[in-house]
Amino acid sequence: MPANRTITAAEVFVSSPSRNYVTLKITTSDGLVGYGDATVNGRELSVASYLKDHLCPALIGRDAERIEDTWQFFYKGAYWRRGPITMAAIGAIDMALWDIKGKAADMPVYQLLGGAARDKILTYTHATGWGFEELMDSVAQRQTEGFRAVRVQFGVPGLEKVYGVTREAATYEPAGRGIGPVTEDWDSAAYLRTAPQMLARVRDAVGDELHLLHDVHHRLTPSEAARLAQDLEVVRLFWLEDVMPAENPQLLRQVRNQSTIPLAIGEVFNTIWDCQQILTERLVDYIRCAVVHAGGISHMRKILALAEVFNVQGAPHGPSDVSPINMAASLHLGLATSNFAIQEHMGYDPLVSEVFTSHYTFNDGYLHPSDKPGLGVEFDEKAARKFEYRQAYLPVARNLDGSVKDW
Ligand code: CS2
Ligand code: MG
Repeated sequence: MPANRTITAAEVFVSSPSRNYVTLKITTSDGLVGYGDATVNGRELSVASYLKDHLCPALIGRDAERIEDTWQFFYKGAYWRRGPITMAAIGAIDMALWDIKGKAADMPVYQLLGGAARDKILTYTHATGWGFEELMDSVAQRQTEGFRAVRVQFGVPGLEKVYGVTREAATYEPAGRGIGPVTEDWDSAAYLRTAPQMLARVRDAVGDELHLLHDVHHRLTPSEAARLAQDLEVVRLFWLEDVMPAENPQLLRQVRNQSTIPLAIGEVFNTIWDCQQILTERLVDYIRCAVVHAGGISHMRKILALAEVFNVQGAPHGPSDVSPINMAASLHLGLATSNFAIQEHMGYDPLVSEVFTSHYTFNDGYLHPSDKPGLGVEFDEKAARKFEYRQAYLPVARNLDGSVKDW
């Protein structure tokens, strides 16, 4: 059957309203426009080039309705598979095509995915404070805003900086500005002395109801992670995140065997194959891939379907370094997926809303993707051009002896 809705244009925008975002815009022969997020924090220009130089030219003339076929074409057909750059580029195309399909059908994307499997999506945000008092101020602020789940990060005595925490404000930016990444010191022993005490104090102060989460950012060895998990049992965390780098998923078994603490991992995973062992051996409770970094809605659906078989829940990454387009895509998927537990929503700098107009809503600790056709996020090209790309990188951590620490 000849296509009646072909792709006539595919353009890439790199803008920096407070931080860098890569946005793909696809236009069809009948005048529909779809948007996809392709942001990879600190590697934005690589994914922009992958799209502009290699994928966009091949999109022109393709049937915009054939989302799965387009996914397979760029994944299987490329010879080079997987990895964050490839998968974010494919992910952006996939999101934009779902956006178009929704607009063509005059339906929100979650309807095309089978309709709502829940009424609303539980969300968590970040609370940070160097010391206990500042941290509790930040937690109280988040509770006032209506959050029922809060990720808590704090300072470590003896260190100058800790990723995810600022000394001055209640928020942080995942990437610094400037040429090259800044270096921070890291001390696992000091962290392991601080974390159990600090989190126990927070639990005592907030009572039983508030969900508390904590992110270790891959810093520990398996034995250190197991010890921390044991020490934190009393805190009854919603989850402990990224306790160690997960290139060897089987090493998580040590933590599993030695504690009952729920584990979350996967924000740096890009495909179902990255997730396979962790899911099939149930080495985690929550799988954290972001829609953009794991090949878009189509591929994330498959990851969540595999997760469902093993009683693992979806809980996608949602920092400020994925754009509101990704956030909306994640919420449509979450509303339509039964094994979806919670969506991270770190929040955005006010400048972001000058470029992206989103329609998803927050109410009493829950998010909803909105009933606008498609993904429900508009992108203002003119405003985007005002905010030029600026180099920005995540920091690099070194142990006290000067050796590089894992991210
Ligand atoms: C964090 C992020 O949100 C999270 O869980 O791990 O701050 C993460 O470090 C950044 O998104 C990295 O780009
Ligand atoms: Mg994280």
